[in-house]
Amino acid sequence: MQLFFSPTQLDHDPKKEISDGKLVDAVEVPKRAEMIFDALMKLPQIEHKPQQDFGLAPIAQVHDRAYIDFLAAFGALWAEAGRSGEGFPFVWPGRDFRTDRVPNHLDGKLGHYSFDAGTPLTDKTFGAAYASAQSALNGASALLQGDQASFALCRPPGHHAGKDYYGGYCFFNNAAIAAQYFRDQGAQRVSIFDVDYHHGNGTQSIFYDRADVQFLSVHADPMDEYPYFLGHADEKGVGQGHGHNFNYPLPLGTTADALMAAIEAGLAEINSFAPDYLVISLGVDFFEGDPISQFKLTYADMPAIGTLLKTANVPTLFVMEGGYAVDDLGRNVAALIDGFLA
Ligand code: SP5
Ligand code: ZN
Repeated sequence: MQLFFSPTQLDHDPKKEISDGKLVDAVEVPKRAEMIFDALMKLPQIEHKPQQDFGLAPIAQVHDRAYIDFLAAFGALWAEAGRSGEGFPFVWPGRDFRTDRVPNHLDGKLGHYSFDAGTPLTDKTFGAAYASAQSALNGASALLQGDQASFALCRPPGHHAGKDYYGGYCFFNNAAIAAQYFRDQGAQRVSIFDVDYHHGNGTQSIFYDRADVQFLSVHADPMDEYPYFLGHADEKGVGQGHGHNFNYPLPLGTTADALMAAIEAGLAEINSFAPDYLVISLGVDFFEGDPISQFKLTYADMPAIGTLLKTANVPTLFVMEGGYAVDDLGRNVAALIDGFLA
């Protein structure tokens, strides 16, 4: 199994985030990727090779140009405004505000292109997010060339990012970019299974009206957990996309049995859809030791999840999403992948 990762992804190195009404230490840190990389490299089936640059075009197949340009320009705009440290939005358009005009002022732009105040933006974010998306594209390319599975160690993560907004530590939606790339390279149908503690709101929104990309997500019930405003079971898709979106919200405190039952339900839908490729948005923030999450899966539960995902029996791209128990992160991911490869 090929592993894709570039050191440029480490350049996004935020120190603080807003949580619980305070500036606290950031949890989405470069060390996460280092821990996962080191642990995966210890698996005998993993190989890591230098990767290709697919450019901005496949990213722009998912994200608006103006949004991409804003992220690229952010560092200069922040410095020009005489500010230092990380950028945070603090004002958003309310329900009946206008969103058809992008404000000139930086604070207006930050609110226009984001949905939370928990995601620090730095002058290095664009470059790192670009590199993260390239890892996903390399992973997709490996499957298009005939590999049965590949692992894109995406970081920053992607599944909360929509076509023109960031949030949830996500800037470019790596899984969506990979899925769209499969379609643009001739695949007829692609499934994205989001197995992260949080609902993949960005990915859902990007494909909500489409019949060619099926989206499924297991996650903590949005009534009780971030991102709060999307991820309910009655979100089925719209128009052509109706019947192609599946959410499996689960209660806080969920253990392996219930998470695996939801994954099995999702796998049955994937089997009916019969996709050419499967993208798994993988976050191991369902781990009991995760500092921001409230599911109760143990290290010992990880291999069985990997083994279960393998039963999809479709060429599979893993795209890394969340997981913040940094010291356990590498071994949790490696144990899950070991179960998948076994
Ligand atoms: C990719 C991904 O997993 N993103 C998750 C973003 C979650 N951001 C909100 C974090 C809120 C943390 N609040 C809990 C603090 C515990 N004291
Ligand atoms: Zn998550």
